[in-house]
Amino acid sequence: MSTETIPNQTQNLTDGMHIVVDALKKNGVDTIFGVVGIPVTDLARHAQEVGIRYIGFRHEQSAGNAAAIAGYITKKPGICLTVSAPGFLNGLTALANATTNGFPMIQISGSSDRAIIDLQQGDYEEMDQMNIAKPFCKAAYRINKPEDIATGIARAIRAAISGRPGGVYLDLTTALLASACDQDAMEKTLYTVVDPAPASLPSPASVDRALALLASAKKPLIILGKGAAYAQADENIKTFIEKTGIPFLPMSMAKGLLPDDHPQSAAAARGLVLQNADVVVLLGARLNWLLAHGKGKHWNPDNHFIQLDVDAMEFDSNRQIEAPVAGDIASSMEAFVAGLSKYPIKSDPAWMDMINKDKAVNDQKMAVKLASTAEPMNFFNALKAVKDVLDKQRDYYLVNEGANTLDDTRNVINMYEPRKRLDCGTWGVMGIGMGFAIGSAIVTGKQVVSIHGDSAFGFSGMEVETMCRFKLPITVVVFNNGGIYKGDSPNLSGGTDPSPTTLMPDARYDKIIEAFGGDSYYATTPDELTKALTAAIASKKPSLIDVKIDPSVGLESGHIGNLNPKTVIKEAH
Ligand code: ADP
Ligand code: TZD
Ligand code: MG
Repeated sequence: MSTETIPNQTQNLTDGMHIVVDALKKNGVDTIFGVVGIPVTDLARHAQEVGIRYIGFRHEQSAGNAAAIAGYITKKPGICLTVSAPGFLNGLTALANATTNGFPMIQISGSSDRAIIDLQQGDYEEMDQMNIAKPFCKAAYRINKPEDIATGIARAIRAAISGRPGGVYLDLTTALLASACDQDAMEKTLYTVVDPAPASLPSPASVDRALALLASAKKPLIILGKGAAYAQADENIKTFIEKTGIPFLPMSMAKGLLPDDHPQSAAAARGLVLQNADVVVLLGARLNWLLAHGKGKHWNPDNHFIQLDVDAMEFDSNRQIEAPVAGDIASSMEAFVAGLSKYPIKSDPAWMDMINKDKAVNDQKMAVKLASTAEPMNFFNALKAVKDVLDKQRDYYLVNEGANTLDDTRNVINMYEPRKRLDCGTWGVMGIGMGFAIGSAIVTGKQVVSIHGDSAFGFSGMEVETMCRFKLPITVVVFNNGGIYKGDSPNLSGGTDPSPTTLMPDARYDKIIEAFGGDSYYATTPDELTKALTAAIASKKPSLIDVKIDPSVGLESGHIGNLNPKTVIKEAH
């Protein structure tokens, strides 16, 4: 009898699920974030069995956000595991957000029986997931056969981290996971992807053109975006900025790429530099809404743009880019630093003087706000209390979401190290906070301080259980002003229902963590807040501080109220 007819005796039988885990492991996947159920529970169990960390969440969106931020921090695709249909859909917002922000992640989802899905016969959690995922991600693939697992995983990894990073959807059918196959034969198909994010070198001509334009500038400016932070080209970026003396403006998540107290930072003179700079270098930053599209009253209409981006399609998206430099930022900055011998660019010190004068005025205005003695606290004296503690730490991650809580924290809390500020990003999305906090704590093992508005916290608050279960050194700080933007808005009907922006004014978010054995703190004064934050960080335990903020102080939509449609209804306050 031939060996094929009695497989159990001579072959080492396994199944698609085991091979998927082996393929992930072979490609360096060491952590999976997810929520289990049919058909992926055993996949998570087996991953854990072979030494991959499995971090189980309470909601797939948070698991996806954790995977996305893990990808941003490590430059390896973060992996999120979801069940079919509803679990898949819950993860999709995070996948779309990762794609929008350029974070590399792979959402791996189990799916139901293809034949039943295709005839819409009503399978358990039936959904045509791959096709639904396509518009929300950079690439979507489905693996149908065990012999295609190596290829499917390789394609997903390459799509997630090569070029502009983004979200990738990988569909694993129930049939694939259960497919019996020969272990030895399948192992032979597996491999480690070679150079998954190949360098993409800028053309020497594009570098020359850019440096020549920059050398002609009277008032140059470098805008650092999260693409520059992601690139991990920190030394060359610093060298280029310091050698040329050009002022820099960090976008939100690029804060800390160079320290916020660097003498060339123009962060506190943002309006002035945008209005006056004549040559602007966009270094891994898009000219999107966050930069007013490069148009309008905020900008010098006669300026010239140099843009460094890995994605050439980005150029000219909003304004003409006269010197596009297509390449990965690590390679481009190497060429820029080398090019300084041919173009010994030196920014005119008078330009920095002009900026420094403006910075001094704005710093003074900020100092007045921070010195507020208001009680209940407003955002500024509360943030001063936080700043006093955090300025002494440097090696921590700061997660931040909300409206006023986001904008004011960004302006008050200095960052000193690259990639350590993690926030609502390109979409201004609420709900990323707990996923980002847990994801960054897991992949770095570092202290995380996660500052949320009370509304923002509510989107993913149940993940407090996750952070307690994994005993993570995360301090959640909830700026509790009892509402979306503010807590004292009226119901315009005069009725008793809370207004659309109102949340419970006396909510005590600190009580939530007590249910899970974490440490709780409640702060009503700056002094209490400083003490609570100091103790919470020192303990390295999961903790939550409810910070009572005056419900009347928030601005509608924080600093972007101008984006609200100009309707005739005005907030009464
Ligand atoms: P920000 O919100 O901080 O302004 P964006 O997300 O808008 O930043 O822009 C980041 C840009 O950086 C994107 O256009 C992306 O293509 C680009 N990018 C991401 N990673 C790299 C890299 N390694 N090299 C070059 N460009 C990159
Ligand atoms: N839903 C999602 C997913 N993202 C959003 N950005 C919003 C809704 C709308 N939104 C904002 O843009 S900020 C915000 C919401 C609901 C919450 C603001 O309230 P907060 O912060 O308590 O978090 P402040 O400090 O009170 O402003
Ligand atoms: Mg609020």
